[in-house]
Amino acid sequence: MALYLGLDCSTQSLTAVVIRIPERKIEGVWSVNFEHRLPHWGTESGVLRHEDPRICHSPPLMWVEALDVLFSDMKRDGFPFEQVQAVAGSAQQHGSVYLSARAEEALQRLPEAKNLKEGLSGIFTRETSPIWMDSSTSEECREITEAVGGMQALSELTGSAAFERFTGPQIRRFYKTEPDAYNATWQIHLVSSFMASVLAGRPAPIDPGDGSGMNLMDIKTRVWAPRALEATAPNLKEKLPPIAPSDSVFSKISTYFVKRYGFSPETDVVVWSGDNPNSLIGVGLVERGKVTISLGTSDTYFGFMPEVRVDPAGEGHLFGSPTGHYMSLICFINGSLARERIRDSLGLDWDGFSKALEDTPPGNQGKVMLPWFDPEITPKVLEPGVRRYRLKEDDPANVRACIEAQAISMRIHSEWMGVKTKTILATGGASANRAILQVLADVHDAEVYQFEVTASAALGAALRSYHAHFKLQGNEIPWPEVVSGFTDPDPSKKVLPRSQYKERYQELIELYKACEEHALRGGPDPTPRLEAFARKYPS
Ligand code: ADP
Ligand code: XUL
Repeated sequence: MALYLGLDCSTQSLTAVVIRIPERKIEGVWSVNFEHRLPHWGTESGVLRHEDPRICHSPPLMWVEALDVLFSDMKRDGFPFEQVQAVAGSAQQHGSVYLSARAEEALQRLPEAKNLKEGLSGIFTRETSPIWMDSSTSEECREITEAVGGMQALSELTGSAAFERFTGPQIRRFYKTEPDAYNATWQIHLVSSFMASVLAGRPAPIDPGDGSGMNLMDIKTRVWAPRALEATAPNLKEKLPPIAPSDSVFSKISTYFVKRYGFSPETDVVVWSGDNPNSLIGVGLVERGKVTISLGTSDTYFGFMPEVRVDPAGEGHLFGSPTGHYMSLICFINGSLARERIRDSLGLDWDGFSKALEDTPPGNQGKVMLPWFDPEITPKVLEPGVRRYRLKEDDPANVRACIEAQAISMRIHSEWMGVKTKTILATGGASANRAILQVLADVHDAEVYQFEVTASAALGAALRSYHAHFKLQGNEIPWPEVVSGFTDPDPSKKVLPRSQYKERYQELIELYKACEEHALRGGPDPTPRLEAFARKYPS
């Protein structure tokens, strides 16, 4: 019997999924929530909030401490660490970790440290890491875009236009605002490669999946793009780790984990990747035809792409897939945290939230919300503020307005991907909620499938560790075979679209577009059209 471990360092938690081979069984799932288990870091849902809503950071040492807490939980449960053959990981994308020259020695000397937090304190040139929710780098995005030759040129080179949360613009801002600290930086890591470095006790490479969320990597050749590096900050190449394929083993595990938890010294450490590329594997999306909606802290909508296709409007992204192909993706900041704000403002729990959703009619009688509690990525909204049309703040219809807005926005802003799908795979924490999935099914006119494990990023990492371990031994298993048995959605849990609401939603989608036009580009007030819609569909 062999075990394979997948870790996911997300915005709110660190999660482990372990699979057993050849039985193809999930051995267990463990999770450590940052806010609840590590309250001394002062985060809200894993994030350090700033008075400027555009600034969002997290403490990198919190992620490190969480690794000790997670493994201690597993040890307490009698987990057989010595049977783990390989470990791979996943992390929230785009976030960056800035290491001083002391880091290399500190990583090497981990086996002597009392714990990870103590062993790795004092190795950062920036105590907090900007994360994917940060939108404070608009100026740097403009500068990089201009230096590379425009939005189209940057998109074609790196797979995406410049985005505030992407690592390149974040690095440029650090270089401009704290040049001494930038110059004192030995290496800049992504959250994924940083956590992999901790596990290995030596610096880890970046994989092309997470590397494509930086505006720094050539999306076609998967190497650092000199034009993008020059546009970002001086001497950047020497501060970046190398790029290595997602399915490569780069080290054995650090002796720290052998001594403390009983891992075998032969445990392979596989290159980590971003949470979305890992989720692509964790839902079994290794061929074209279906799309995934991930309802985690962020909401994302993504699909497998065999070839290069960038969004001409510059709103979506093309990332590398761990299979060596591509994935298309759009991301929304106002996902789970927006749903939680509505839930809390109406004094509900999730059951009450689902009931409020079911008690309101599709189309919500023309009550529409643009749920921009935080600055939004898709569409770009840098000044946050919820917009409501025909909707009072204390109306229980806010629940449906929020969910319909999220579902419609995904539909409108994913058109560039050119995927007409009849099947949506749903994952992430909120995919456990079938009332939410019903809205997705109706709005997208597609069947929606739930999975046994909602932690698809950690499962994807576990599957990647299994694949990489076998590949290293000269036995490369085809991806459909790797995922088989783990990612087959449960047909009994399918949510079907209701054809009687198809036309109603087609009309609402047009009205929602008009609301976005009104809010963002000064288009006409859509209220009279929403009133007419309410008269046509009163219940
Ligand atoms: P991430 O991995 O991005 O940190 P998860 O995929 O673990 O996030 O999802 C966590 C979120 O799932 C929570 O913030 C919560 O809002 C949401 N969630 C959990 N259960 C439900 C439910 N029954 N209905 C709606 N949302 C839920
Ligand atoms: C994707 C994105 C988020 C983060 C956090 O581009 O910003 O999905 O990966 O999960």
